[in-house]
Amino acid sequence: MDPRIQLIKGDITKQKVDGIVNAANSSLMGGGGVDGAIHRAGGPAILDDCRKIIARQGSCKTGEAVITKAGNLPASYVIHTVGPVWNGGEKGEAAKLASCYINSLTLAVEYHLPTISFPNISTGIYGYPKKEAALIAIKTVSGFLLENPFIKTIFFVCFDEENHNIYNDLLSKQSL
Ligand code: AR6
Repeated sequence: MDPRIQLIKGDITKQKVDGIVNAANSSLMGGGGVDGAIHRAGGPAILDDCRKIIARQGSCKTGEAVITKAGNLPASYVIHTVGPVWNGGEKGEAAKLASCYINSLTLAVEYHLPTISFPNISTGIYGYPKKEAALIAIKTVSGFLLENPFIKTIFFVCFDEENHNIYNDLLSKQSL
């Protein structure tokens, strides 16, 4: 496993990194789960930026990512990405989830953000099976890191015990 990948159990809003990723929805207007926590802790500056983005480009489609300031958060930026809603697995969910990670990391490189924290996108309200989502997250991030020496550390921040155990198991394996 790439040593630049780290596992953390906790709350992503507390992370002192260059960028944290938000599991948002297409409206970018906030919601429950990690999205609600990020907007609550970061304050109105994040929503202001989201409104400007929506006015400029319309909604943020599934698999895409946009970037805003982080308001009162210890992180410098928030990258908002929209994960797929789980619909049985035959509706392109895996490719869309991989796109979330790639598009978020592409923005991180573009904005010169060497340390990034990811939540477990789509595995809460959007219902993506946790192990399948973790495999996609780890494989996609590992592949991106191979081609991007600029990225210093990627933190997978797991809030729930189940995701933390899954990531712990997968990351301790020699090969996936
Ligand atoms: N820090 C890190 N991870 C967290 C936190 C936190 N503070 N809070 C929850 N999680 P979810 P989704 C984990 O539901 O499935 C919102 O309403 C949680 O344990 O936040 O992509 C949006 O507006 C889970 O593993 O996101 C969308 O409408 C993971 O974050 C919708 O939910 C993702 O759960 C997106 O659903």
